[in-house]
Amino acid sequence: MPAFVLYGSRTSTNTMRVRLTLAEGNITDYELVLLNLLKGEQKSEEYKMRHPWGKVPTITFPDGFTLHESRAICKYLATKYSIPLLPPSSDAEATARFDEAQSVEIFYFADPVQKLAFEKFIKKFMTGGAPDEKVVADSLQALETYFDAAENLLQKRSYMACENYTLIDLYYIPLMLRLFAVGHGDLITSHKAVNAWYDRCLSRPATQRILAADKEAAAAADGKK
Ligand SMILES: N[C@@H](CCC(=O)N[C@@H](CS)C(=O)NCC(=O)O)C(=O)O
Repeated sequence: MPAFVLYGSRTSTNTMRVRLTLAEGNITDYELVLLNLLKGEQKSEEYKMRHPWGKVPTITFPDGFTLHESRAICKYLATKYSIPLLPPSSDAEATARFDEAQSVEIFYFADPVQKLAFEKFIKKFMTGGAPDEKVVADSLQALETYFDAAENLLQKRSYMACENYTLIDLYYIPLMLRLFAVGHGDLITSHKAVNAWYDRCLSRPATQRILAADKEAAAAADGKK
């Protein structure tokens, strides 16, 4: 029996965050149960007992311990399996810097990227609707402001929270990839320090393993069509 089950989806950026964390720790003793989000499998009454909002990812352990919210899951797994992606809990300043960087990632980066990706990518699958150009323009404006600030920060620091790669850097990867997928990778490549940081994140062996696994899965899915 695997140590725990991860419920997720291959197209889910939030699930990818958890898979990247597990890859960093070389943790393979888990079962990945893939839900079909387009079919609404995440909204079944059975699944909503694990995640009241009917979203992925969720992890469940054989003793019944169940957790949702990708960042909470990543932090829990890093703590449980001693994956060295967190500041030492005894270092109050480093922990505060980590929390600060997490808040920046969620509110100034992930929020506008998710709105942009919804309008330009997800909406057509879910509703067939055209992008709301005002939401697109506002999100792009917010991201330009964000990347200018990130550029300043990364000219002084190697990674988002400190001099080492932490969970915060990892949290960015799935939505950075999504930005390229929706045609706005120039926001990254036009910022020299951001681009260099992103290359460092992408070149990590754990990131490369997850990207290769997803490429393989996508090719297999295409082959079945
Ligand atoms: N804040 C949550 C967001 C979870 C989330 O929005 N997951 C998406 C996939 S990336 C989902 O399940 N979408 C399907 C739905 O909302 O029905 C997290 O970080 O885990």
